[in-house]
Amino acid sequence: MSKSRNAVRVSVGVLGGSTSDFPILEKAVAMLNELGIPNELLVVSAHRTPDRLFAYAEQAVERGIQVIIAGAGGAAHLPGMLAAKTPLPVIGVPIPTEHLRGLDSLLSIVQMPRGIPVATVAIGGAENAAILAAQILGLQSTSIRQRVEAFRTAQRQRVLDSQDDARL
Ligand code: RP5
Repeated sequence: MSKSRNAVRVSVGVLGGSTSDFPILEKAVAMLNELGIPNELLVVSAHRTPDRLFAYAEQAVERGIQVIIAGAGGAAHLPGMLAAKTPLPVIGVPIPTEHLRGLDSLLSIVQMPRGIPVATVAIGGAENAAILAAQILGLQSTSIRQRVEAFRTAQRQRVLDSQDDARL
């Protein structure tokens, strides 16, 4: 969280409870990069580094962060605790786990109490978390909205091109 005078202002924070979550969360980073959205990927653990979690959440608004993507596995309290500490929208990514395949992560993240929501994507759904973050940013940024639309157009065309059916 160090500041550099010429650093690009980060719009989306991508946080994982452990570096073991990074193979999934790097898919969100790749999608954010594709959509031209400045981001950062950090380890912030609800259980191992709770003070870092609080500091990140408390500083996020003044740092210019607009959306937080948080992935965690098992007792996945990171997204919910971030949502408790910041007014920014938090998108939760349930990380697949060895024994329960991420069902534990999903239920830990999605079952938030009324009043403190976390927008939860599918187990391992990091790309969708990034696209959702871009759609939120696109409400205030024409260029981001246009890049999301271009992504969807290209995606639609790939599907149509993979089907050579003249009836449709
Ligand atoms: C969670 O515990 C992390 O989000 C990770 O998914 C899981 C296991 O962490 P490691 O033991 O691999 O560091 O807090």
